[in-house]
Amino acid sequence: MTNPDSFRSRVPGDSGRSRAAADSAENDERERPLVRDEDGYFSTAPTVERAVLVGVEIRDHPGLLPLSDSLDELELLADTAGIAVVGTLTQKLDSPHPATLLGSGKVEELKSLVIELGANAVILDDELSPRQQRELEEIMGEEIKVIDRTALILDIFASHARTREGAVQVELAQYEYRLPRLTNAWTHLARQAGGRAGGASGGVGVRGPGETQLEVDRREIDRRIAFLKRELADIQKQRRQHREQRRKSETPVVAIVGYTNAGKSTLLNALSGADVRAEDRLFATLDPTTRRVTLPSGQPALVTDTVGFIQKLPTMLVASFRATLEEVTEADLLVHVVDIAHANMEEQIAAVEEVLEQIGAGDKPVITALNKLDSVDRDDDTVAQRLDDAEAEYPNAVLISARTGEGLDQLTSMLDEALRKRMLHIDILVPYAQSEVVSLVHENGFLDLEEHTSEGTHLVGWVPLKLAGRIAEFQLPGHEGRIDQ
Ligand SMILES: Nc1nc2c(ncn2[C@@H]2O[C@H](COP(=O)(O)OP(=O)(O)OP(=O)(O)O)[C@@H](O)[C@H]2O)c(=O)[nH]1
Ligand SMILES: [Mg+2]
Repeated sequence: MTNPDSFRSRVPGDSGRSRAAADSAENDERERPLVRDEDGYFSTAPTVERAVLVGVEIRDHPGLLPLSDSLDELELLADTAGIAVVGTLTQKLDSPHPATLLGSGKVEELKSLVIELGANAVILDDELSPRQQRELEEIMGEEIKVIDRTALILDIFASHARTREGAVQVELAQYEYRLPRLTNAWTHLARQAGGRAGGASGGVGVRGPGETQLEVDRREIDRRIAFLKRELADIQKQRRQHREQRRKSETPVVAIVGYTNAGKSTLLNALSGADVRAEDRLFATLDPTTRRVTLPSGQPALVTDTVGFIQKLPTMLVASFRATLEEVTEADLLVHVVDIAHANMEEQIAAVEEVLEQIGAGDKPVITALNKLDSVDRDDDTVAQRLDDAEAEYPNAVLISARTGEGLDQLTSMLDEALRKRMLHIDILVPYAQSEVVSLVHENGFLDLEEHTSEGTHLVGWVPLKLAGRIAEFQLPGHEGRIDQ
């Protein structure tokens, strides 16, 4: 019997190449590599994939982005995954073809193009149903990989996961994505697993009586999924405990959200001196990072950098990352970072708002950080107009450059002000015998005055509203405990 723990995501159709490329450079930095492989899988030289991109526009259901922009984005995704794009094909349809997405004539055209360009993969800009995936694979033939946007994003996520939680989440999502897409053609799966486990070649020894190879494959994947789910539940229990502790401390939490590549990590680094990897590529960040930042008033805040969003982000992927995204849903305040230099700025904002709705964070207070101010020409009238419009249209907008630091003072003042709404002004006298109350204020609030009198410690400042009950008895007469609005 194959040990499920030794069974890995070497599923046919897996574009493990990009992961392998990333792994050699970045392996050292991971808490735990995604794929535990002893038999040299990663050491094989990466084969360059040459892909044709395919986009479909459904007449009555246009996407958020115009087709050509969506394909440009897909090309960036392919590039991030290390795939060379050698051609593009598009089709406008009244409705998607249930069997092949594209119309049959277009599928033939695609096949000819793939042969003509010497491509070995096609990447669909939309998610394929299991049936469409199967049919297209059959038509394209064994040598041509059929990948869709979701599979590509999963592949990128897999290579960018730095923590065990990130890695397990991605691997689980990959299996759940692939399970309904397994075909009879993918039969070497269990042979490999069986070979490793028992030293036997072929399916002999791993198959049950009367079982097809496909059933064996499914069973293996089911087992791996169950194993990963258990592992993830353990990791997430720890994360929840962490979060509980944080909540007890009452330090406000700010989550940085935004479209991928908007500058979220750069902003966290600028605010906190963190060294989160910031790169000009999509989905550089997968795992959340939290840093303590002291705002201008002295108020502390925990600021979290999160995974970027993208248009056409499948619900299944959002669901897979729900635990990580709890960092967003549990935050007191969001900073939505927007790349103002991007031509699709508005659509990107809309895509982010859509995902925020999906994860139940649609009604959180938001500050919109219009980023990359240094990279636009403000003297250009059109640009100036665009910036004015954006500042007027989006909630609590502020123009910043996370790179040069411009506007960050204003942003942090806005954070201060927004978080102040959750704070209670205090003017208290705490007897020395109750020094734990002073510690509580120090830990969670911030002070304008602290003096030691004959009767105790006199403190003037701010504490989170939730501590109102703890300090009420110490408020000095005449102080109402006002909430600053
Ligand atoms: N010119 C300019 N570039 C910026 C600014 N902020 C970020 N960038 C660049 O934009 C690219 C993406 O920045 P990141 O901070 O990695 O973006 P992110 O939002 O964390 O991206 P993901 O983690 O991939 O979703 C990098 O090349 C940054 O150097 C800015 O204010 N001005
Ligand atoms: Mg990032």
